[in-house]
Amino acid sequence: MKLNHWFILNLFIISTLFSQSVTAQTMDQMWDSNVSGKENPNLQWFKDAKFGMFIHWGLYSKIAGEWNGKRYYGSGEWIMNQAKIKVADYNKVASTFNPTGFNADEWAQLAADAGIKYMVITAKHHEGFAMYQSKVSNFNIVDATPYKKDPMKALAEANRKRGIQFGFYYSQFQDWHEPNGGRNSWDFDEAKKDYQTYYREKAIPQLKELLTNYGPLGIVWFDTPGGMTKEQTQTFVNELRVLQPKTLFSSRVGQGLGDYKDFGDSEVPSTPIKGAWESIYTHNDSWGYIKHDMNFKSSKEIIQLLANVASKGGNLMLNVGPDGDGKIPEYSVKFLQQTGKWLKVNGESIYGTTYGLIAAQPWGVSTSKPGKQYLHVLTRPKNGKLLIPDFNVNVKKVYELTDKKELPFKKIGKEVWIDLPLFNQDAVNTVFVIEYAGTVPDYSLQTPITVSSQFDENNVDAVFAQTTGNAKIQSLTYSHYYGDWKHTTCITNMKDSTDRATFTINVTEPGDYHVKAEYSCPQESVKLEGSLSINNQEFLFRTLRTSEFDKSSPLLFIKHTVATTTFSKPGIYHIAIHPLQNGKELFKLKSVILEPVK
Ligand code: FHN
Repeated sequence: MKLNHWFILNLFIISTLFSQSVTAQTMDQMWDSNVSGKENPNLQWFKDAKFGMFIHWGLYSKIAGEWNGKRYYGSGEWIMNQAKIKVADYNKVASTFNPTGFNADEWAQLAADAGIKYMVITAKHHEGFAMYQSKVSNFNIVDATPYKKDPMKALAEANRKRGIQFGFYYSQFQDWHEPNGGRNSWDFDEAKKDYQTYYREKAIPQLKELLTNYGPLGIVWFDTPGGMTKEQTQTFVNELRVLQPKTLFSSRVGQGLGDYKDFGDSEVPSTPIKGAWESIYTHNDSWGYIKHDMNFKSSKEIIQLLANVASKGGNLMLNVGPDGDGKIPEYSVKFLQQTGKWLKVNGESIYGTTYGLIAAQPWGVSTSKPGKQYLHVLTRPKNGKLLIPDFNVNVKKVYELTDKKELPFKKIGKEVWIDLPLFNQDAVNTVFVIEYAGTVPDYSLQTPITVSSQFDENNVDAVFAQTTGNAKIQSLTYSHYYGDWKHTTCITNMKDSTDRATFTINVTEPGDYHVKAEYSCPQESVKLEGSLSINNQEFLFRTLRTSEFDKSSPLLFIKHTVATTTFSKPGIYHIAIHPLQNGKELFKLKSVILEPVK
């Protein structure tokens, strides 16, 4: 695949700003999300909120992914850039933008029904169009469209009425409409741009309007910073902060000066992170509305994603893309309402929690409150016996969250075994609570990972590996098409026979298992030989191709069965993987999967 300019630019922005590389470590060593070094005293509401709604709405919503008869896929809000639409032509879209279907109360009520605690909407995206009344530029919804009203006034009000924090997204550097704004090279000469003039004449005065005219804002969500030094960014932040000292600024204000950390688009960190942070996902593939993008996440996927993000200690801000008429897509409405129904009875296990103290298990994940662990059981063990490893404290009681019925449990050494009631195998997330006295320490990434025949699959993720030699644990960023960012933590750089990844597992039930390596393997690594050993038994394999292309291609993963083995007794086992030959990377290893043989 030939990479174009946009792709390279974004890969650069995303990888330099947002991607992280992790090595095996304890939680105490993990990265803290406090980006500016001094915690903003107003962060508590944000840490407790856990679930936000992101809204991308602009002229691109009217264009809906199709320009001059050609359909575009991926980020619809990038269509001006993708199709290289001239400013003069883009201006004409404004004269047809008339979102009469917009109803602020409907949107805010949807957010309330979905259990959303804060809403952030695009006041101005990279296209440069202000979706509110601006005196700074008449390229705004009141002056340039037949709609002639300011939807943001009503939306701010409708949210506040329902106790939802309201905030604005503002693209502070990229502005494709302005000669001095960032990143429009098809209308303007990049070399002649004066970013400081753009900041002085448009971005700063518009941000001041937003911080002055819409009541107290929960968040200003900056995006894709550029064109300013650290000192200039600090001055910019100071100038805005005085208007609303309590408003939180997202980390994408740049230069480490935000109040909390935003991960890359569609990225959940692979380990718990302390402090305030956010994962940002969109409901389908695009942020802005595209009429042919129907890849909506089901309510099950949203609920499980929310639990996963909360189990690492963060918030999920999920984006919806209303259309040019002002309507939120019907599947977004439906699936968010279903999510809200789950949250209504299970919200205690999400809101106000911090990261779970139990490492991810084949049954699911956990979240915490003082003296309580919430067990989010996404897959019920077939025999109903739920193992909580490494939980050496005084367990007072265990119950199902919704009906509070107490459940029998046994403490065996450091382990707790809970007898689960029968519940629907298709339930999306059934929450059980352990109440305990004492202190549970943060788990270490060296904790053995549970493997049991009670589950169809047992995943042992790359982040839990011990590496030697050149092998590294890395978060890799890639995209299948415009803006559809993916992040996968993999073991990379296993090039020599001494480069090794070792996983420690705790097999709770003996038996026969298939052992699969889940990896991505580009053309240059095809047919290399590798070794997988379980304790002293060695299995050899040859890599399978997952992609036709070169290094810069998006990653595709395959689950390759490389061994069948018998664990004859329960206990701790070590699985080690390394290349047999020297010189080329064996593959990018995402996980080892143990599947009971049926
Ligand atoms: O370029 C934007 C993109 O259009 C979208 O707004 C996302 C949302 O996080 N932010 C940028 C890319 O990271």
